[in-house]
Amino acid sequence: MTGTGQIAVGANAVLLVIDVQNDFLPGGSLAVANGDQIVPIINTIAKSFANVVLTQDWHTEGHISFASSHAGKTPFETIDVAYGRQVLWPDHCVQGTDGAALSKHLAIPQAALVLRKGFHKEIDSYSAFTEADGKTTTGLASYLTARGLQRVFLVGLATDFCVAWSALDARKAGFETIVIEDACRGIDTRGSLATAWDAMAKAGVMRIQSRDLKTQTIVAREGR
Ligand code: VGL
Ligand code: ZN
Repeated sequence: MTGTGQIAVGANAVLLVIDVQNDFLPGGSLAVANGDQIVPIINTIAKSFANVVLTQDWHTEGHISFASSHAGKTPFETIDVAYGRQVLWPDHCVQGTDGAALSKHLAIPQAALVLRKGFHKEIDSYSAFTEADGKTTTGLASYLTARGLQRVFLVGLATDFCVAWSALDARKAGFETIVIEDACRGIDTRGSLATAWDAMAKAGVMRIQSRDLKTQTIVAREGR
């Protein structure tokens, strides 16, 4: 099946590549099923984007989101913390570890920013824009606005957590927001994937496939 190939990227677009890190890939501590399949798709898509931001989940040891930080708790259970409900995860993406490293198979040399998130021990951050307390900003919205970027395309891991939360926050911040579904994979714990797509649809997030994108060759340009 072929796509429309009609969705133009445009000069005011940014590609957000969410958390393509070893711990979320096969063999990692929080491996997302078939997560490795998206890497070549992302590399191809990225060729059409002059503006790319990579995100990196970057937790302290003993992070609040780790089941191991809470006596008697096991991964995928939920608990209530100061800012609301928190899913508990296996230890993952600990600062400086190999699991936290970006996949060495990503090939996006023009990526301008690697944005780390989730580095406050007592606050998780699925979103690349706002931490889980709903108020601590990562600065990403201001960065994009300062660079004149208004359309946010998202790819990466995991569809139902960091991709979805980032997409919802991008909408909240007023960006046109597009998730490229086949360039993402989900964790899908307790129905989370369907819930996430539902929330994204309600918020006006567009859902497309990589074949719907009009490919373009980006040209290097002088600063403005
Ligand atoms: C993620 C769970 C915990 C993600 C990060 O990247 O989607 N999921 N930390
Ligand atoms: Zn995490």
